[in-house]
Amino acid sequence: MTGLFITLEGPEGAGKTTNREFLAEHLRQAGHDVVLTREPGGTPLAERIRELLLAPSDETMAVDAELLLMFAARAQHLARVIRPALERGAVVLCDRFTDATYAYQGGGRGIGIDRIATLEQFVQQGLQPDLTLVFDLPVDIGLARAAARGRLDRFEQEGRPFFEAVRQAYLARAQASPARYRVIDAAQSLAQVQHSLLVLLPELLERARG
Ligand code: T5A
Repeated sequence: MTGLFITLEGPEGAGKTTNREFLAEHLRQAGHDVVLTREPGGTPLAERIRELLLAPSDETMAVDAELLLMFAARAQHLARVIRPALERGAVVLCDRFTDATYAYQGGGRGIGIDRIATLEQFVQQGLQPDLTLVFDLPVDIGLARAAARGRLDRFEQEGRPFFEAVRQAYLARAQASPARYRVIDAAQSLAQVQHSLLVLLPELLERARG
């Protein structure tokens, strides 16, 4: 693999999608082939799995079904988009990846880390992001931003304790492996967040040059 795999993580409304575009623009200006993608989703089939995962339903989804659907979508995404892009040397900017599984299904739903790690190894065969940007912000701010967009999806309908657990799981992972993670204070204004990203940009460009 010769490309660079960067993931953007964090709770609802943290600004991942907004800032993914911002980073992509700067990386493209520097001459890089940039692939923007997201999870769950990123291919037509994986986007159909996303619809199953996000749509509120009268039938409660079993937590194991949720976990397996996340990894089913990921297997498809890796095979059709992420691995081919990395093999041709592109920079992949992915809105959420397996850290979200550890945060939501692990922290939020309470599934054991060892079970997630087993699926991670099975599906990813050792492939990990080169760098993960964690957009961190207090739960109330993120939920207010998400709510301002209108109808809530199945995850956004969870209560505050769920999102507190998600946030803490992200922070714990970042703290445990500081070489891979950069935590960004996403409660700041968008201009301030983007200033923080510009400070990181030389490191990203250096890594992208390989
Ligand atoms: N999931 C996903 C799992 O449970 N397990 C997994 O393994 C994976 C991969 C996906 C859901 O699936 C779950 C997690 C999620 O619940 P999603 O729609 O992809 O859902 O994720 P969301 O986090 O819900 O996406 P959002 O669009 O809500 O959040 P973003 O992308 O972080 O935020 P963004 O950029 O869209 O911004 C939201 C709003 O805030 C404003 C923006 O303009 C926008 O209106 N904003 C700011 N406002 C003020 N100041 C700032 N600094 C701002 N930054 C952005």
